[in-house]
Amino acid sequence: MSQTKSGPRSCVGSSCLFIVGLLTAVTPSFSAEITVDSLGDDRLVDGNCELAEAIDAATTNSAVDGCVAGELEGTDVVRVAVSGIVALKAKILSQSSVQIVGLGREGTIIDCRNVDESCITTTFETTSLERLTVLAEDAPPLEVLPFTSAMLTNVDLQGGLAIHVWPQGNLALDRSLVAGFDTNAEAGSITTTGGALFNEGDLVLRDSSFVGNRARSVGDNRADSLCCRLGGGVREAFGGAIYSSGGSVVIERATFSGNSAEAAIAYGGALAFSNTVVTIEHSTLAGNWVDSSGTDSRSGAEPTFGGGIYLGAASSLVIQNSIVGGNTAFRPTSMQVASELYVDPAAAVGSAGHNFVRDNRDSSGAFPAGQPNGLGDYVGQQPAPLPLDLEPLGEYGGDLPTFLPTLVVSSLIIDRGSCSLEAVDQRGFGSSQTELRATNSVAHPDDHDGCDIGAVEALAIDRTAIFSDGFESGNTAAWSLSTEALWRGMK
Ligand SMILES: [Ca+2]
Ligand SMILES: [Ca+2]
Ligand SMILES: [Ca+2]
Ligand SMILES: [Ca+2]
Repeated sequence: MSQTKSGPRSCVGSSCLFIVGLLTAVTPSFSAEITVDSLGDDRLVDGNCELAEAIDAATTNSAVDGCVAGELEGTDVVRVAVSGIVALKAKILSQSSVQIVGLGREGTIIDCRNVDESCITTTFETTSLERLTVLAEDAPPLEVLPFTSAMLTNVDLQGGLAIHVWPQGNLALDRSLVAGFDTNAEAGSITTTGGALFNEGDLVLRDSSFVGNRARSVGDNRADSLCCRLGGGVREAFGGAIYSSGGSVVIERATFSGNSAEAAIAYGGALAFSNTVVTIEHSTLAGNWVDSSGTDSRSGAEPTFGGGIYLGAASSLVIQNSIVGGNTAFRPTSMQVASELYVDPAAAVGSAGHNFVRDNRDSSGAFPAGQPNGLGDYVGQQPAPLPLDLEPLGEYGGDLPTFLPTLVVSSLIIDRGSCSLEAVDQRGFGSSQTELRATNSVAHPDDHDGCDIGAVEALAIDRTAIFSDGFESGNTAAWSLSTEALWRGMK
């Protein structure tokens, strides 16, 4: 087993201060590096260091089987050194500040599909996950308890039930993929709150993609008639990707597609908000939907609200340089209609300009039609929604699925945006001429700085190539050094 520790060992008298000063100048200090050398999950004393044992070593600050002891202060680093699948048999409780680092999203896969409760649960200050994949199925992959934080960087979350971020909890997601969650109403309940994320705390999402997540409330008719119809309740689903109630949500350079909310009353195919402070910048929401077509519409009203975004009462949204286009509603009475955003009369929208809203049905107060309108937004309306010139969702660099603007001269996306302070787009791509994202197309008139609307800049080049070499070897030194220079302006 290769195990190393860093941090002060011993010192005498006044030399202590000097040594501590030297060591704190180099990161990390006051923390152990605990090397996981087994893909097993037996949790037996057999000489190896499994992931769960390493977490225990970080928590107890003592050696656990083959794992070196964690340190009392600081954040212990649990580094997975063997590639492959860790099939967990029981959940992991993160009970101290810990950073779990894998060998890459394809190299380290934590399989939670045999764990029937929230697989990784934060019960202490900060839990970081980096460069790995978490698979889940019938339970959430993660739970963020009050007064704790989870930070996910270069992580794939594949499948499972919605992650709950409790009040006073924090979740930050960077350069990560959230895909294939499928949350149906739990037994005895008729309301589903979020397909992939149910936020009651503070959520920050950057440079990430949410694809194919579902919030459903679908049950058998006999149970419905017992629990719901006689009692006057109706099945509801909120937020195919994310539902937030209370707290705050910040979304920067993110892509949402193929997410859906499905129920008798369905709110927000990608995003649904109640009583939440929301900021969305440089993001693209396309091809999400709400669906109530499998149910009857007893009131005669259309029971779908926002194929892309549902902004409910007491919420506020500031949105800038973002695309909300090609989102739809499937309704029992009128079949399929365009449905980009639904803005509740008791919600507040502040457009910061340079947004593209293909069709302003249910949001015309916040997004008056115009090319651009008086707020600087490009907004279409029936019977002539704007052309949505995007290539299909795909891999256009940056390792995550995104939408690339189509290079047609008539595009109302290319060079119509504004991103003055941004260094790169969601993929990490920027101009070959400057250290900024904004990249000019000669064929397209510029509204402002030549930036495209949405998460992806069509003509930008890969500025993250410098990061890739060190990642596969597990050496992030080059990445750390280049971070400040190349990613400045992003955070
Ligand atoms: Ca062991
Ligand atoms: Ca510790
Ligand atoms: Ca131009
Ligand atoms: Ca441009």
